[in-house]
Amino acid sequence: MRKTALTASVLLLSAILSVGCRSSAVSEPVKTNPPDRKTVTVGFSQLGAESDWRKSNTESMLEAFSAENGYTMIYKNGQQKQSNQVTALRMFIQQEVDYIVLAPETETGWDFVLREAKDADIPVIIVDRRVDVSDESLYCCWVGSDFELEGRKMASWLNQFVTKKGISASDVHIAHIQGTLGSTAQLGRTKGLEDAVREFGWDLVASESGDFTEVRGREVMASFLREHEDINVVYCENDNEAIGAIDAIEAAGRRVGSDIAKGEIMVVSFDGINAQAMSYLKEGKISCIAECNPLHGPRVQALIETLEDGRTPSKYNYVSETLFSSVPEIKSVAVDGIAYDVEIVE
Ligand code: GZL
Repeated sequence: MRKTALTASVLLLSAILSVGCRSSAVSEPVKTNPPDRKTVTVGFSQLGAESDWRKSNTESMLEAFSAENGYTMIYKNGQQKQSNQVTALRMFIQQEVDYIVLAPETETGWDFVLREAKDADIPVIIVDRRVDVSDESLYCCWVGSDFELEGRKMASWLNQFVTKKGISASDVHIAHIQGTLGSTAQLGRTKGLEDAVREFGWDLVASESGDFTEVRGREVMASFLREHEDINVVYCENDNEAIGAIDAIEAAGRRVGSDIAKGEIMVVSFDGINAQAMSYLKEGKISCIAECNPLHGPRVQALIETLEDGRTPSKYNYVSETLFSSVPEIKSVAVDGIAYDVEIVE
């Protein structure tokens, strides 16, 4: 582990931790490049380019690990296939990179290749989704979102909404477009909804994966509408699915919006990075978006600076996030007795 100036990494880490986690803000890459340090080589295995969230995440990583910041980044796009990511990690090991950063497609199937990285004494940082491994020492640390909390905040918002509008639980008919099955984002957001369905007695009409893409979101929503007439809420696990679902709803001659009593279909979503989705939010076509912040580049950089400095970062590093909504009556939600503000977007 190379030693670098303590001041540089402390300043970097404090700068990152103090930055508000705003998906609408652009986190500037934090300059490091201590004068006495050789270039740090980072192998980054990204899972794909399925969504606007993913593209923003990749841009943030490439920007943070630039040559001017003192890094060489070897970037590999897994194109939504774990096998491609495993191949990339093995290539990084062969190239003897200083660090491996992995954004895993799904949680399982990583034990062998992470063991190979550990045997090669290459620290691995997991970013965004989690890995489910038999030995947690196979990776150094993780940074990302609390996806179950995102789902629970959304469910709390929905419960407040139907309660304020006097809509009985049995009249809440939810179509659920899930993300990539087995991904941490899907597992957490799905659990948040399914626990609320059991707790509040809502009607979960149908669930199917839209794989976090606009095309599948449109296809799944169209099939839901063909099979079910009573849907009045659509819970999309990312904005690209929501955009596709809205297309399908309007193509079927239905209206999207929060006026469920008048037959509108209310759409809620996750991410808050897609310009079209934020525009739909302002128009009221999407009623609530749970922020999922993609700008992990500076955060991963801070973790590597800590390691470069010979210090041990926290194992799990959560990003704090908000809710965006176009419904002015709901200004905060509570989960486990903790209040979370809702940012009203007009
Ligand atoms: C969440 C991330 C998810 C986003 C989707 O951190 O893994 O994957 O919510 C993206 O938009 O495709």
